[in-house]
Amino acid sequence: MSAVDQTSEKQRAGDPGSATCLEPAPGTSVWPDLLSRSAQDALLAELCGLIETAPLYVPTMPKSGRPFSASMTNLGTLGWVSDKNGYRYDAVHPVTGRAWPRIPDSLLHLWTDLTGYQAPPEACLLNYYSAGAKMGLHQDRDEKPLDAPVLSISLGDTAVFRLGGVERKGSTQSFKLASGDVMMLAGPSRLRFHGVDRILPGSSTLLAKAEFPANAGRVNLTLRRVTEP
Ligand code: MD3
Ligand code: FE
Repeated sequence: MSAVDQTSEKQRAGDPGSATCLEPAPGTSVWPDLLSRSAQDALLAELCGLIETAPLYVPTMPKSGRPFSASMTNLGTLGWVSDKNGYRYDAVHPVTGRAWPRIPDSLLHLWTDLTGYQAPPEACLLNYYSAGAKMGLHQDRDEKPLDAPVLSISLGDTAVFRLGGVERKGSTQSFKLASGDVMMLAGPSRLRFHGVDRILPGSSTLLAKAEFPANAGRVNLTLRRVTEP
């Protein structure tokens, strides 16, 4: 999504107070371009340091053992992992066996400002999509407090995102998520099916200009509360 607004650089460093907010469905809020380019550069630079400790890896699907097309890592006290045995939250990286790095303060502040939730997020899942990667339609229900929102931050190439209803069958809508866009799924949207149909190659220069392990593609961060506060 993109919207033209006249906000100052300071306001666009992640201050939702005066930012444009769209509501494509009840409980789904999108702030297009909430993070300014300089805020995106700073966040990505911080992530580059953290993924030296917690490298991207390719998870596998439960049962089939097929690889995901996106690679992943996590920040926080708990990270979402998938392997042949199933999906779960774990305190350690499945490859290194080390604790996940902490969630950057800028993201903790964004969570507080946008969600107003009583407790901080425990997990920040980082998904990396190269040009051909996608994510099939799914529901996120491995977290206990389903009254806690999920907050998503997009960096790099634009994604074509699909949002459905709370049942797999039924209509869906799709819209683009560009670098710096922030989306919140709360209340009636928390259990909606959703996925990423495709990535638009060449739509952003953000990764090319950073020390990220790939020079193109898309990074998505999702902040989640996993346990009851
Ligand atoms: C709608 N990630 O990690 S983020 C995921 O762009 C995931 O990487 C996608 O779906 C991505 O699970 C989408 C936006 C998102 C996250 C959680 C949701 C949308 C959601 C939970 C409920 C409904
Ligand atoms: Fe999801």
